[in-house]
Amino acid sequence: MFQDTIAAIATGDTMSAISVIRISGEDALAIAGKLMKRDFSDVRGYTLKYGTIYDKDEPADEVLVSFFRAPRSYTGEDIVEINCHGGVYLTRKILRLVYGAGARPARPGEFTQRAFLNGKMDLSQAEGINDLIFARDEVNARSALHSLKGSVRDILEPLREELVQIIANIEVNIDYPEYEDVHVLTEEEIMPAVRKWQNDLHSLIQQAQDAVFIREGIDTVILGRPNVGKSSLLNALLEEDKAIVTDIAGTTRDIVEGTIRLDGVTLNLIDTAGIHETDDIVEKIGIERSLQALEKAELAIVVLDGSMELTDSDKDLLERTKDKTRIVVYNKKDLKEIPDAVSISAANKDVDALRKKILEIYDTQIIHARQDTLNNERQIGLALQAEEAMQDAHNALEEGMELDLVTIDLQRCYDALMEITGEYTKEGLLDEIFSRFCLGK
Ligand SMILES: Nc1nc2c(ncn2[C@@H]2O[C@H](COP(=O)(O)OP(=O)(O)OP(=O)(O)O)[C@@H](O)[C@H]2O)c(=O)[nH]1
Ligand SMILES: [Mg+2]
Repeated sequence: MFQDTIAAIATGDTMSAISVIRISGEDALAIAGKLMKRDFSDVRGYTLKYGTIYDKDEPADEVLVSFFRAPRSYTGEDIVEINCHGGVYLTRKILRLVYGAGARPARPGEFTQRAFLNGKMDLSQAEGINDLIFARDEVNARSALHSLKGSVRDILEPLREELVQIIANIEVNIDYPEYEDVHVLTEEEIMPAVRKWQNDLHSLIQQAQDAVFIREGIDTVILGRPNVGKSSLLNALLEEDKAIVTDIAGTTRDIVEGTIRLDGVTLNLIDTAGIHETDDIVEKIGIERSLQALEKAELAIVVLDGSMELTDSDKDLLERTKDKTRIVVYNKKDLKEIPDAVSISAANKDVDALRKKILEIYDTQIIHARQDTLNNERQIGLALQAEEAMQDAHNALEEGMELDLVTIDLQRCYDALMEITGEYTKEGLLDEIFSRFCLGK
């Protein structure tokens, strides 16, 4: 399908024991043959050969080469993978020899793009591969692996199937009114289905948004007046002494960041300068940054000193954060425990009550993040388009429009759903429709 043969280092451009150079395309076997002074044109797929790579007549490296034959390869084309020794200099040199023998540099993602265009995988699966490579934790890796295996298509399949049935029925009735074997659907029959689809799409989008939110990590700011124990709390959650802790009010003047994972939730934590009235110019700037961090954060942890009466600064902060998703924690529980509150002792690393509260707040989202759903903003955006089209279909039905107009909205919905996996073609829908009705015409 593609004319040119592409090549790239598959293992990353760093020092390692072994590097893999991947070559894909019509000339892959010929290029390997040329560099190794052998004829691989009849080599079988899934075989491994040992040999020498030559730079003109000089041996450059001893290598193991894997062969995959079209169409049974990652890209669907002939693929050769040269396993050479992993020095950066050597790997780059062999890559240059590969280019010299007729391959061109692959663009980022081009192997996977070919796999997609050659029908080896759908778009959501291709995205899954990238997500798997970049996964930072178990939840991310698991969902990426599932989408790689086609979970997105599986999720969408029932809805598409029902949708295509109804579109097909309407189209056939419009195009072949004389064909009597096909039941003529009425508005009354379609409306309940439309309502159900709207519900399905709505929960799918909700679930996917929750999952994306949890997987990307929750931006969390730790706020409080000076000396309540914010930095101690950051350190306790991170289980390391990242931020400086002293009994001097105003110790933290800039923001300190860290990331924690709690049972599949990632929190991007920010410790801030204690908020209070001050004339110190450095502290003032720090406080300004604390307030900016509050603006941007999704979750605010407001730290109070449980061993003391609330001060005006505390009250002011509680007021400022009242519309945010927030957790108010009472620290210094070793000095005084506050009943019926999230009571912790940061200095003693006794912060389980807070961990529990975080998991409680994000309970539903965490469950959603563990389920198979749509995986990124592109997919969610298309699902939103599908939902909008379905709403239009709903409105059209309510206004008593003709079914051939309603079907335009249903088709838009179907198109958007197909685009999620990149499978959409207008012909595809028509083939689908007509393959269901043996009209003999
Ligand atoms: N008794 C007790 N002392 C604590 C606890 N947590 C923190 N402290 C003490 O409170 C003081 C201030 O702690 P920090 O963590 O530096 O407080 P902070 O809120 O970051 O203060 P600033 O950076 O100045 O805004 C230190 O002396 C800590 O040892 C606790 O749970 N119990
Ligand atoms: Mg501090």
